[in-house]
Amino acid sequence: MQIRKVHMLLVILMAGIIVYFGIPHIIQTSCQLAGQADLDETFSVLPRMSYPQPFVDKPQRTDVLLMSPWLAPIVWEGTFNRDILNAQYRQKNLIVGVATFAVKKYVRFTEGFLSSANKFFLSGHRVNFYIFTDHPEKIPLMKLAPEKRLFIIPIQNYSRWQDISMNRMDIISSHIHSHWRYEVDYLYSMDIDVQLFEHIGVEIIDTLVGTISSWQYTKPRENNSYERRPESQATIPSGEGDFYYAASFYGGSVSEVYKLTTACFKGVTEDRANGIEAKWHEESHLNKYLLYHKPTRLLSPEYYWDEELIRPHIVKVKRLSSVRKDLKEVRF
Ligand code: UD2
Repeated sequence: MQIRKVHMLLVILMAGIIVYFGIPHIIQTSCQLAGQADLDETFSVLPRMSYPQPFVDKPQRTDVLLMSPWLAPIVWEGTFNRDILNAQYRQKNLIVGVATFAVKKYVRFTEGFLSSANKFFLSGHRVNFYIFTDHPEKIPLMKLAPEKRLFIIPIQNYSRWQDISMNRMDIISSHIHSHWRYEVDYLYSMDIDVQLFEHIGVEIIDTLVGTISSWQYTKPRENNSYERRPESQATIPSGEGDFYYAASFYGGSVSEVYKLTTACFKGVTEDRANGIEAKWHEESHLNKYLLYHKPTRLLSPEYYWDEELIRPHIVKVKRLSSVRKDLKEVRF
C-alpha cells in the first residue's frame, strides 16, 4: 500500500512536469512551423528573387548617422534593421528619380558620377537617372545595373554658371509637372561633380530630405552663410536658421520636391525682377524654404562631403563627395 502511494505520487509528478514543460514547447514549435510555411508561401508569390541582392560586394559599416533637429539624433544600427528597411522598401516596388545637370564643361564629370552612382546609389533598387545636358552626344554610354535606367534630356545652356545652377529649380519643377509625376515616386537632385564611395540606401527615402553642409555643420547659426539681406526673397532674419543645407543633394516625394523647386524658383524670379541675386544662388533659396518647411529627414555631411575639407574623426565615412575642380577652368 505504501509503495502504491509513492508510485502514484511519482506518476503525478512526472505528468505535471510533462504538462508544464512539454506541451508549450510542442505548441510553440508547431506555431513556428506554421508561421514559416505562411511566410514561404507569401514570398513565393513575390518577385523577390528577381532582384539583385544589395550590399553583396563587401561587408558594410552598418550604423548610419541621421540627425533630426526636431527629435533626438537617430542612429540606425545593425544589419537586421537595414535588412528590414530593404525588404519593406523592395515590396513597394517604388522608383526613385535622380535629376542631375551636365552643362557645358561639367559634362566631363558624368562618367565618374554615373559609374559610382550605378554601384552605390540604392543598390538593388529601381532608380532612373535623368541627365540634363547641352551635349547629349558627350554622355558616355555605360552599362548600368538591370534595375537602373538612364535618360538623357537635352537643354539649352546659359552664359552665366550661376544661371545654370539656379535654373535647375525651374527645370526640375517643370519636368515634375510634365513627366516625373507619372514616372517616379521619389526624386533627388544631385550635383554632377560628385562621386559616391559608399552605399547610399533606403535610409534616404522620406517625404522631404535635406543634407547638412559639410562646410557649416559645426558653426553657430549666426555664422552660417544664409542670405541676410532683407531685399532678397531668400532672406533669413538674424537669429533664425536651423542648419545650413547643401543644394548638392536634396529630395523627397515628387509632390514635396515640386513644392520646393517651384517656391525656390519663384524666389529666384522675384529676385531677378528686383535686381538682386542671393548670396549662394538657389542654395540660399533652398535654405529659406527648408527653414519654414522642416525636412522630415536630415542627412549628415557623410552624404555630401567636400573634398577641400579635412575629414574630422566624427565623420567616419564619406558616402558621397565632391570632385576637386578648377573653378576658373570649368565655369568659364
Ligand atoms: C554650391 C552648391 C551647388 C549650387 C551652387 C550655387 C553644394 C555642395 N553645392 O556648389 O548645389 O547651389 O553652390 O552657387 O552646396 N552646372 C553645370 N554647368 C556649369 C555650372 C554648373 O552643369 O557650368 C551644374 C552641375 O550639375 C553642378 C551644379 O550645377 O554640379 C552646381 O554647380 P557647382 O558644382 O559649380 O556649384 P558649387 O560647387 O559652387
